[in-house]
Amino acid sequence: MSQWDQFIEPYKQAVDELKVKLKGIRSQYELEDVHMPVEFVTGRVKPLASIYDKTLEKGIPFEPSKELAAELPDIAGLRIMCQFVDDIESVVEILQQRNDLEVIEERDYISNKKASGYRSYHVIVSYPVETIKGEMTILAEIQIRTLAMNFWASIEHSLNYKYEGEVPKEINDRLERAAEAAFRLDEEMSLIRDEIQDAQQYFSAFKQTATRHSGKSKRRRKGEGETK
Ligand code: 0O2
Ligand code: 0O2
Repeated sequence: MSQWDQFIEPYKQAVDELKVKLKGIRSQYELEDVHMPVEFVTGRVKPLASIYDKTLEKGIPFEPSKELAAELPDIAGLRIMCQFVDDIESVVEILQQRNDLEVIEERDYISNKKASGYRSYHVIVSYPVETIKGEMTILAEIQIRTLAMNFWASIEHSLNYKYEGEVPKEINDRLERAAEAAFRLDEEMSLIRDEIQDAQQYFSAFKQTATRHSGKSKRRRKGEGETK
């Protein structure tokens, strides 16, 4: 196993564990039958090529080290997507109350959007990973954003990648307008939030009843088949 593989391994473990734990928030809310602040969760370990680019940007050596781990808090990265802007605050509170991780830094790019138009809430956590050599505490970044913020960020990220950071002015102007449109979409959805939540609860209750009925009729049909 190379030194890089050894360095990255605990981050992989942290991403896998945190994905399960954060998805657990969603399933627990689902059981409580109340509004779920979490829509979906994704996670990734930062690819070595991106780690290399960041070390050049930050002027630090590209080698597995404590310095690198401290300078790059997003080697383990998780993303929590929410339906409404207000859900983001609920998720941050849930994270602050957890005993299995510690929130050590918060960056609010929602109240203070980036010059690019990027909006998201970033939380840096320290998280203990159990390894065969004992406990090791690593940093992870959790980005919390609405579906609209996520849509914009993924598209902007791909365009920046394609044009290597030199996005043509016409596309950039459109991206700025798209960021404003995403912001307005979030605002509009927040205004009819109660109405949407009522409809979602109604729909979910309807789906459960329909599933129960279809289960019964399937069982009935199976029973009928068996007696023939
Ligand atoms: P489901 O039931 O398939 O939705 P894994 O390790 O399999 O959990 P993986 O393959 O590493 O996850 O992928 P990643 O990128 O971490 O997470 C992908 C998850 O995000 C998947 O959910 C996708 O379904 C979900 N996802 C992606 N885009 C959207 C979206 O626009 N809306 C919603 N609601 N979900 C999305 P799961 O956990 O695999 O479950
Ligand atoms: P990837 O591919 O997501 O890993 P710092 O040097 O600490 O001041 P840094 O490290 O850039 O600043 O941290 P920041 O800005 O708090 O968060 C970095 C991550 O946020 C990025 O990771 C992106 O995921 C996301 N992000 C920040 N700004 C933008 C933006 O303008 N557009 C998009 N699409 N995403 C953004 P990486 O390492 O850049 O990339």
